[in-house]
Amino acid sequence: MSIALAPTGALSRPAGDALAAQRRTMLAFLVWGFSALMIGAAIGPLQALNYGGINAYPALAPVLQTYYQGLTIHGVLNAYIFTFFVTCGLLVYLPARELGLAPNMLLWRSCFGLMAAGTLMLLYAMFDNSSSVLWTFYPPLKGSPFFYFGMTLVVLGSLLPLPILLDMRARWKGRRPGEVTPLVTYMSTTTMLMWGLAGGGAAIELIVQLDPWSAGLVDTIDPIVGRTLFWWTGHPIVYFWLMPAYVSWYGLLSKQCGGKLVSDPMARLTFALLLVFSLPVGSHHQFTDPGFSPVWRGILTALTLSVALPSLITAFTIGLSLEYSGRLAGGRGVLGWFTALPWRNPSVAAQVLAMVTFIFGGATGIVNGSWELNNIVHNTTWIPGHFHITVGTASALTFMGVAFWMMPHLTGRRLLSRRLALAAAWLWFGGMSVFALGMHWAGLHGVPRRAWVSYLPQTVYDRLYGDAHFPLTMVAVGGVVLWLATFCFYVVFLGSLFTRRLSTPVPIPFAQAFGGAESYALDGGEPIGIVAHRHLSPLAKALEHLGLITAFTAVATAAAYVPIFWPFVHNITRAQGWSVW
Ligand code: HEM
Ligand SMILES: [Cu+2]
Repeated sequence: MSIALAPTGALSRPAGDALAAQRRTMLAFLVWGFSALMIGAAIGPLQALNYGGINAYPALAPVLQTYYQGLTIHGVLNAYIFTFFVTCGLLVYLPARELGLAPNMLLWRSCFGLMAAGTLMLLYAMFDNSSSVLWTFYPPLKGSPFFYFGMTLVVLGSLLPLPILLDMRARWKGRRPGEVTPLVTYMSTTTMLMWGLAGGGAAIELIVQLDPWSAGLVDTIDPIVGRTLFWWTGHPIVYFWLMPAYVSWYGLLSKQCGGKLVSDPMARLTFALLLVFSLPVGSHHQFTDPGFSPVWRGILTALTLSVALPSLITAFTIGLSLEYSGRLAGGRGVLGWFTALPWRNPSVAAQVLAMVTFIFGGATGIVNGSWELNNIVHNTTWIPGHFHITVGTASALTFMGVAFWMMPHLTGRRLLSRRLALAAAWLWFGGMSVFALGMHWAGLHGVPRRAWVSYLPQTVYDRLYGDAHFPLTMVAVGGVVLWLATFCFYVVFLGSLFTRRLSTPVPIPFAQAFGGAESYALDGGEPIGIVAHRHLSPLAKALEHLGLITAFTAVATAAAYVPIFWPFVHNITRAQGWSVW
């Protein structure tokens, strides 16, 4: 529980123009991120049509010369650029507003600058058709130096929110010794600590292996070392996609629904567990790679399933918080609370639909994480089916929902159209449900992922994939619906930059937690005081030792990876680069 204190002079709120600068920077992150998604999401449905047997690519030359060029652009822009920009904006802006402190603007703008420069280099490398290496950029596929150096800048830039958060948290704690970090800051810091450890793999792969190789300083590369370094980052990256969505679900959504978060300590526990569990298990993406002992594969399966624990805590905590809101709003009976939620609010609708979709993502993830079952779905369309309901919906649709309140908050202008925003959310949910069901189902028929199947002569396509005809048609139909959703979303998003000014500012919907009269620092117009967070929960106090938890995670990660890398570095493979497009 925490107690609201009167404003203190020492921590008074940043001056008006400082706040305006923060808002502008946040807006830049949001617009850059969503612009990347706009290009990525425009290409996605072409891939869905490909699986439905429709080859649109000949008509797209010379913009897109192959399916794989489009797929690389889609994966890179959506999975890295979109998510990183939104996250590196949100996880600095929200804590700064919650604490009532100014972030280090130089670092925050450098984060933007590095990632923006990286994006431009990546775009150049991908659109000139030199680097169709897909979003995993596995060596020995070899793209242009612009691709790898651009990616390096993006990764390094994405790490900068960590020192910004540590600095703000330290300043806050200096003024409020012994108190527990306010929740949104706690969740954001934990996310960035996780990413700080996770980013190491990709950073080493890029700086030690790929950059010098692509620049011609070395001739050969070791693919398995590269893949293993990639997945050191590549598994926890899914939490870097997901945890910011959780920040909104735990930290804001209950307020938007008119209720409260039922447990603040459970939110903290979830984030601490995600930090610990996500790092050591990256090699479960390598169940079919050579060089891993069966014992390791078994251990990885068991460790991977441990991540079900924070997911279940989240499902119950958020579920109960929503139920509380729904009952306050008059919902009765078993499911009446659910229909009583403020569904007319597009931000709420988008986020609740994102959560509903995520339930299925959790279930299919258990299949992927199990060594035996993984053999059935490996490299089939099941896998992209899975990650479009996780990052492609749980995260992406939540970020869209956040944009629906945040655009008016940042610009002081009204949302262009509530109805169109609602249409975007429902069409995304509906389109993705049909699309993803089709992808999972076709995967069970053995339809391979990353395959330009529509390029095949009709008779060959029919012979190979005829028995998956129905699910593949669902994929194509879902893709077209998603195009519509994307269109509606961008009309609202971009249109809202030019609408009428609002007379009253839109505050950040920081949620209150059960058990206290507290809120966190409120934005916009409200009397601002730094809010003390005198937590009575022993769990919350124990989880305040983030340094210790991070150190433990680092040791566990090292313990998991030393035995994996040991045989690899003693049996170096020297592969020449390939360009197969
Ligand atoms: C407009 C909605 C979207 C559609 C119709 C769509 C469609 C697809 C399809 C069919 C594939 C599989 C291609 C293949 O394996 O050959 C794919 C791959 C992928 N998609 Fe999407 N997608 C959409 C949105 C998103 C979003 C929002 C994200 C992430 C935020 C995303 C991230 C990815 C990634 C990372 C891949 C893997 C690329 C690879 O295998 O290299 N997609 N998408
Ligand atoms: Cu994973």
